[in-house]
Amino acid sequence: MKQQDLSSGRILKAPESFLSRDGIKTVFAEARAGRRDFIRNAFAAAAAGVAAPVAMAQGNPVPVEGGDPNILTLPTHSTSLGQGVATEGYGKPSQFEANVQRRQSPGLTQTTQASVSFAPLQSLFGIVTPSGLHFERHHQGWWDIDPSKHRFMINGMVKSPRVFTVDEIMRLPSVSRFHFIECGANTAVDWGNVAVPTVQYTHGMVSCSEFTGVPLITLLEMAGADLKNGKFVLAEGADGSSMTRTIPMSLIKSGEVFVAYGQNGEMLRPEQGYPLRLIVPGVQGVSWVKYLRRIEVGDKPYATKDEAVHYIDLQPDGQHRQYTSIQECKSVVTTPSGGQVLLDKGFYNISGLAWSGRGKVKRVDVSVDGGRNWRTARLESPVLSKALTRFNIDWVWDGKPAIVQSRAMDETGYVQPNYKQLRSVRGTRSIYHNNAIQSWLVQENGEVKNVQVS
Ligand SMILES: Nc1nc2c(c(=O)[nH]1)N[C@H]1C(S)=C(S)[C@@H](COP(=O)(O)O)O[C@H]1N2
Ligand SMILES: [Mo]
Repeated sequence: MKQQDLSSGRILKAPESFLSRDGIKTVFAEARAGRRDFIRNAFAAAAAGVAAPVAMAQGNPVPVEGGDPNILTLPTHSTSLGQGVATEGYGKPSQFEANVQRRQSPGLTQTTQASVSFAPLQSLFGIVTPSGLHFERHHQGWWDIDPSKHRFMINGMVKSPRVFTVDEIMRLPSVSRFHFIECGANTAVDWGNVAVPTVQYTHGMVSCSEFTGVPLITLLEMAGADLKNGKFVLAEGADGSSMTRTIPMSLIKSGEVFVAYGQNGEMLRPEQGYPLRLIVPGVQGVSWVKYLRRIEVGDKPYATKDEAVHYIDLQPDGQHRQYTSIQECKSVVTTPSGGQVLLDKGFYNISGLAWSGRGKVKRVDVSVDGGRNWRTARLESPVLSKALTRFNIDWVWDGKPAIVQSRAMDETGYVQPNYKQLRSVRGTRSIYHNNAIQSWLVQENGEVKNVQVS
């Protein structure tokens, strides 16, 4: 196990990488049981092998007595035939990456079907979430629906109600676009001051994919929808949760909302709503109705259970805010992040993700002293509207305690708030739409912890 984990060559490891799949409890048990020895050993081995460039960048290569056997002894893969090409089947990640998984949060009560699994943000690069690691939120469990039996209906304020098969949808002109989807409840547990241990659990209800499908406006026009008096649509899923959400017609007219069948170059995954799902860029995840079976055109909001009882924001004055749809600008450092361990002082690449439901991310600043000083990070291309954006910035850790934060700004000029600013507007009893600045405390022993400052 330990040997396997080192081979991925990353200088920072998510706790899961060090450990069995039992998850986070084991992490803390091992930490208490003196895991630091292991980390030291791991560092020596890593520095001798795959992580050598890092050690050398610090001008501090770790000599290995008698030479490094990983260099001196030719491995089997260099001296004999490899495995044959797969004649059929679906490719899988390396066996050494088996710990990179979606996980259920230790901070949440789970039932089998009404549940959440979080994406392992600490292990991902770039902006695309591999489909098999996309977070999941099901109100009633997921289904693998036979596409030949699935029907999609448009009715309400339309001249001719229509029913489409999936094949009929796939014949129409399509678009492919990268967008993030974030559950309105992402980072909800931290709002209540509960510090879940890793970025997977604080922010892992966000994912980003390239989705392919047909603009909803095209389908509405085909049904002769009344686009003048029709101010809203109701989107309905085919699963037993009766997931129904109101979407304003203005968003649909902009051409941004589409009925997707594709995700990252292949058909949607069943967990993501195969065979059809609504894509509502910038809007909270609950409106991205999966297993989409019906769109009804109407002239007022529908106030369904999922928008009158659930997904409402309790304000400081005791009123509930309905229809908070846009996910405001937000960011998080994914490396270093909670549960990871910095192996030694020296150079590190601070990396993270930023996004805004209002357009493109314009700038991300990073602080390593709890928000006193800020430096502007590099935004990596592509920077796309309503998609995850990757940022990176250099950091030389002096081995002293540090508080790492990121603060994003979007193209509207909106700046991500800290907790104090957020609570002054939203109070302390809210659950949804926490976009506050996240703080990670790097301790002297290298262990990184979730903390709240300000
Ligand atoms: N039909 C249907 N659509 C649904 C849901 C659901 O349970 N059923 N969950 C919603 C919620 S609350 C979220 S956050 C997203 C989650 O999408 P994902 O599971 O693809 O990540 O789907 C939304 N659409
Ligand atoms: Mo959600």
